[in-house]
Amino acid sequence: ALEHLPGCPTWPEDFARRYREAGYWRGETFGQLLRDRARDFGTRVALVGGTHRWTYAELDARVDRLAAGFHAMGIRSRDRVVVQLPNVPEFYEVIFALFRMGALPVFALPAHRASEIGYFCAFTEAVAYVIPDRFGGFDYRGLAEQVKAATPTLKHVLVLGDAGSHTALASVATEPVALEGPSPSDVAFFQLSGGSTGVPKLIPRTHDDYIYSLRASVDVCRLSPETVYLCALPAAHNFPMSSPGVLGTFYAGGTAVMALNPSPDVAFPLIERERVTVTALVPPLTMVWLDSSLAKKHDLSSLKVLQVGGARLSDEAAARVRPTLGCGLQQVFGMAEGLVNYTRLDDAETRIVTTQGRPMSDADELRVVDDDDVPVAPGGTGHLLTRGPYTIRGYYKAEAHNTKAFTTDGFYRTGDLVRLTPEGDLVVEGRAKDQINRGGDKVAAEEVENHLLAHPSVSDAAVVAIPDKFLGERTCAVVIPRGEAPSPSALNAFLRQRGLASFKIPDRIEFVAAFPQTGVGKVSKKALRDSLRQSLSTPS
Ligand code: J2J
Repeated sequence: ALEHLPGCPTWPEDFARRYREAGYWRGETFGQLLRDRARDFGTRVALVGGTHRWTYAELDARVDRLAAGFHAMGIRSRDRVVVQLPNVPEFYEVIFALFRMGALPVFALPAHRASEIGYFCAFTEAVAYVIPDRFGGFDYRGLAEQVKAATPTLKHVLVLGDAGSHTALASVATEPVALEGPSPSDVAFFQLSGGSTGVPKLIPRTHDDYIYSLRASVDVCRLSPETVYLCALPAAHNFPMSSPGVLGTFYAGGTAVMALNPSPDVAFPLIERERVTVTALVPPLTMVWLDSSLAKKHDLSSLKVLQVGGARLSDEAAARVRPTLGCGLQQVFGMAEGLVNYTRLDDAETRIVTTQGRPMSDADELRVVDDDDVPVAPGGTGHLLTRGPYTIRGYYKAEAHNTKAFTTDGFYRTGDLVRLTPEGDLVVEGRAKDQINRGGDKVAAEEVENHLLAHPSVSDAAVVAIPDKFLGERTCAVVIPRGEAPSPSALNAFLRQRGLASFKIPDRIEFVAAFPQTGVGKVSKKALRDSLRQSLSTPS
């Protein structure tokens, strides 16, 4: 067997053996999984979106043809391919074709721009980049032009739709050829970390570990071939991909429906038409759905479960879900690094409304500790650390950071502050990591600060969260100007021009002469942020 992909930490041999022996890892790969479902559920509809309606057999055949086309272009096993597609069925056709040949998708979000995409392509030495022609009023072909010019390894830009100067995705597929697939223990793709550092971290997930997370999710969420899952959140995100998401739906032999947009005017008619049984949202979208007058105009009676996660859902909003939408609520507290917690469908309503659930696997190990890694007293709030059969042991090519993000015995430091209830449920009480959770969109403070510091009129900058009724949190950049302060709009235009995703552009910018004193010695960013947060939460 080939060695593990360089730069991808993996489980120690004794853990890997235990996870196999206990049946968590069953030696499946994504390519084979789709093949098996095509055999067992061939004529059932796997994927719906736009004008497409593909059965499992059709999806499987399309994937074979596309994989052959990728191979003919020179794409090989372990090559990295940055995939940036909106919620279209082709998203899954592309990534299964890459899975089948052992090439590795890097999941970019449609909101990412030159700063993020350029980094992913350069850092992973990607050979190809897959984009739509246009989406959400943005033309991705120009972005691709720019990234291609800056990335020597990038040989192919594949466009869904009008290719312009690039290659049309539709022109790639050819007659199927026999391809040697990956091993179950191989890395299958890279997910993105919400991050708290200057550059986004890449998360290597293996076939074994991710497919186990699907099987456990399907079990907890009781998916079946009758399931119709609506993918309303961005398809590339870990939540709608795997908790249980579209991939879990495929695991169960159900039908996945892609919604180009999560707003009620797009999602509600799809729920009615396709008889959707389950979907997943972040808290702000949940509020939009709860408050939408369209709920009465559409038949949403097929919807059995609304999953909400990605950020803390208020108890008040949680309590409104069943009375307003007529479906059950499932809270989901997960992370692309691994661990996913769910409230269970038959939990008592108070438990569902007031907690973020419990781990999906018996093999998930949790520790709740203080700043010195000492376990807190039962019921106390502390840092959540976790280890298990689907939680990574390290980020891709990030040796120095990994020593900080993981304990020496392999626990991932989630950066979340949690409390365990006597029943064993987790309640998310806060966060210790330098990140702003903008309604589920994660913003790493340091990343935005670094971009601000590149402006000639910025002497220092700190990006902090400020409370927001709708998003939960939004971002505020506190800036010490060098000389005359630029206008906030000029600073934001500067960040846009540097190619920063728009959800990372500060919602508010404040200029100050100096940062608050935070005690002796080196300025503590954390104390600084706490102090800024306090002074900013009093409305000006
Ligand atoms: C509070 N904070 C939450 C929740 C995530 C399923 C669901 C979500 C994600 C996800 C995911 C939260 N309440 N219910 O990958 O498979 C915050 C925590 C966590 C971080 C992870 C999945 N659900 N969070 O959100 O990688 O801070 O994954 O550590 O984007 O989101 O973010 P991400």
